[in-house]
Amino acid sequence: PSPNALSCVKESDKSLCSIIPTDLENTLQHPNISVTDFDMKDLANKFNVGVGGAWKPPDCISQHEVAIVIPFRNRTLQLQIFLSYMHPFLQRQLLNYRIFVIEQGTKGAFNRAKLLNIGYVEALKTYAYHCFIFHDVDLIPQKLNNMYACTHQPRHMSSSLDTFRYNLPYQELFGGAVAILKKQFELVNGFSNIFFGWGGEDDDFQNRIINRGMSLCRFPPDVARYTMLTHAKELPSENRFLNLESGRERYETDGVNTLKYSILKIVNYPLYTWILVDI
Ligand code: BGN
Repeated sequence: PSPNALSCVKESDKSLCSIIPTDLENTLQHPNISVTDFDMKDLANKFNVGVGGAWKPPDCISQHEVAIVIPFRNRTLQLQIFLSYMHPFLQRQLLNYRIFVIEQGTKGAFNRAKLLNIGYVEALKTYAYHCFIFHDVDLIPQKLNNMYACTHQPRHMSSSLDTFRYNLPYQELFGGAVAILKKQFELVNGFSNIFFGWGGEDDDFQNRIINRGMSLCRFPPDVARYTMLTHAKELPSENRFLNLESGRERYETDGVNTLKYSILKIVNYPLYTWILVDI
């Protein structure tokens, strides 16, 4: 056969990638926080990322098809640091992934949970992802063996965070970065849409998961280690206690089944899919 024919691997001839690659070093990884020369096209070329921030292993079939959903507004520098760091990180794990950035295009209080619901719906329009990772843009995973894939139970990923001095503030915490299967997200009707401003939406999501008979899981602190990029502290919302207390009444009537929004813009940038929404 010609050399050309040899280098041509048909999709059907590829074997499955390992669930957890064995070559992931155990050393602590650090983001480059001085991304003054951030150039999306350059980075996309360098890391072989496909338009919209999608990638899959070239030589094997990934066992993880993951949509990474980032709620966003006004954090451009953090997004640049995040993207520069995450693409090579995710590729080491041999994932079939795509990064979706859902930006609140409207003024007023930020609604993280609603943006995540939107990301879920919009990601599914592009591919039948079975696993979703809902991820704040300021969180950087520092261990390569912290797999960006779904476990049998919904997983709280960012459980060992430097700003919390690597301690879990409370057992029920389900904020920051989480991984959940599509069928589990459906079962809990996604996130509540009514949490405007900082706080509580992640606790409500946790309640929904427990209410449906699931439990949280976490990797050991040594694996689930994150560093948080610095930013001004958000002002907690006043409604968060009330919304959280009355949450149970709304599990069926407020969530991904009642989600209303309009798309202002969708752009497949070289390193991510950008979805600007009016919530
Ligand atoms: C909690 C917030 C969470 C947040 C964590 C960690 C609330 C609800 C009222 C009790 N919960 O206090 O949303 O992720 O802190 O910062 O504010």
